[in-house]
Amino acid sequence: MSQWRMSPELLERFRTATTVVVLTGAGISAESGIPTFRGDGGLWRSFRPEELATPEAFHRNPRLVWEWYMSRRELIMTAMPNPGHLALAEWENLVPSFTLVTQNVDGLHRKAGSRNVFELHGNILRSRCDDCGALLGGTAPGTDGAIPRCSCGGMARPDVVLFGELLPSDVLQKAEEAVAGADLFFSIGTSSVVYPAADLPRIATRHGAFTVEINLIPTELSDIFDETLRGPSGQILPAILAAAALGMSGAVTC
Ligand code: BV8
Ligand code: ZN
Repeated sequence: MSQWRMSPELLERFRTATTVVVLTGAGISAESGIPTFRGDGGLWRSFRPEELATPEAFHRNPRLVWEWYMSRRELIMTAMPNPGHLALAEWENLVPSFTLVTQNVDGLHRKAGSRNVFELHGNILRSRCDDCGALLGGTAPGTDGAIPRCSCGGMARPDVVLFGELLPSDVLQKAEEAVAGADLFFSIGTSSVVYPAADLPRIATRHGAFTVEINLIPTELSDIFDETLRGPSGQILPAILAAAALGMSGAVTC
């Protein structure tokens, strides 16, 4: 059991907030059995994600990159939302304005019932044309490993933002606007090293939100948060919702 403590101020903020924005990273899906990017060895075969999740790697060896994505797709297709995802979907129904900004490409927030979700880095279960950008459903290489082609001749690729590629500008702009308007901002399960997503907590702080980090360990940004809760999001989030629902006023520890 992790030892974490929620202050009376956070409990009060949680109960009175009207505009909530939550940023999530790979850590919130860890309890659904999906490996994080930089934890658990962070390797696939002998490769680090940053070596495979680049346009150069895809153009150099599309079959290898597709193999990595297909292995992740298979895992994600059977993965179920965990209590952390479900608590966020419940929280969305309790406040006037709730925005979920995720770096994750696994689609588990929507699977849990979250509605107002911005996927900054795309969605691994979708494919798109590498040339014209046309969406190609769940197209993927067949057993022969041949790379499917778009009608324009371009190669099909996973519909995710690779390192060195721009995030979808409309999604990023809406996420930044939502963060700037938040009175309560949570950053959950992210190492806060990937930009521009890692700028969002600073935007929240600059605009006066009360900011909270949930992570197992300290991150590069931990010092900028008003409160840090050390433990698994799948335990902490349901406990916060329960405490707020019970109208508890004192600190909550688990
Ligand atoms: C871009 C899709 C313009 C693919 C991903 C400054 C400004 C702008 C860009 C940069 C910059 N500095 C560097 C860059 C380049 C780069 C970057 O940030 N590199 C990093 C590595 C230094 N950024 C980009 O390339 C972005 N593009 O800005 O374009 C540009 C381009 C070049 C140069 C300048 C400007 C595009 C970034 C998007 C890349 N695509 N995903 C795919 O999934 O295959 S990012 C990838 O990392 C995933 O989406 C992942 O979600 C994301 C971030 O990682 P985390 O989610 O934080 O996961 P991580 O494993 O690191 O951490 C998990 C955390 O959870 C840990 O802290 C752990 O303790 C915690 N945890 C574990 N279990 C639990 C838990 N917490 C709570 N409960 C638990 N149970
Ligand atoms: Zn095309």
